[in-house]
Amino acid sequence: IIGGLRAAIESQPWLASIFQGNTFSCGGTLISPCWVLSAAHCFPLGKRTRKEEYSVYLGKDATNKTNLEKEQKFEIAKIVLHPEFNSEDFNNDIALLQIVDRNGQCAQKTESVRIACLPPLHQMMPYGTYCNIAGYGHERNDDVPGNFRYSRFMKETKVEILSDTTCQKEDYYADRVTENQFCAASPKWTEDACQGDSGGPLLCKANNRMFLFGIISWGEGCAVKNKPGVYTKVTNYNTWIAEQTGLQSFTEG
Ligand code: 4AZ
Repeated sequence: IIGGLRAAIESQPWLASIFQGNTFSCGGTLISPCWVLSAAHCFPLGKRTRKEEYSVYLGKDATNKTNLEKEQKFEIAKIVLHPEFNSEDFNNDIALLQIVDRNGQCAQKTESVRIACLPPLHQMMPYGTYCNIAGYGHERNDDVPGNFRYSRFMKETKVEILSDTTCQKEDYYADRVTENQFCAASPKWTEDACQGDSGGPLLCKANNRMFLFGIISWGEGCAVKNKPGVYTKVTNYNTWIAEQTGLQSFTEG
């Protein structure tokens, strides 16, 4: 996260961190005790997606610190990538992870671990709304490849939802943003998601609750003028999520 502030995990208790082996790779969001929502591009198909390679943590303040009092560790029982994920334009950049701990249990609700709500089908926040993003990704955009400075600490900030008209301007992303994506940025281009934040949440407050509207997906650089963050539009996938997880009710609102 560029800009924003470090925060304790209790302020984003739905935030998951995904490790491939011992290496932090992506964010995710807990949407039910047994399911984490993330980005499909976090699980490249090339060398076959081997669920055994990954661990999922909840309740973590920092990716390089262990706090056994707060955190819960899981293996992945099942990875469901969206069947129409397109690795060229990142259309349908959404994946579901079924999590299970070594005792066969799912997540337990605590001060540091909690579920985010899914918004009703096809309901989108109006543009101009400020929403929160969170993650353990880069804090600076001058990181050079091979020398990435991950924050390691959980950070959060606010970004504003942009209209499709704005995001489709020639000097923004023109026709590169699909109907399953939306853009968000800060007015002065100082706050943004960045590498390592992908898969993590964009949540907006409605009726005094935090709802998961976006999955951090891509962007040209980070906190670059006219290059907003691009997010997977979660409300286009309620039916798919319900089918894959057997969760119901959020299709009815
Ligand atoms: C990434 O590489 C990434 N500025 C995620 C989000 C953004 C850029 C890059 C948005 O995972």
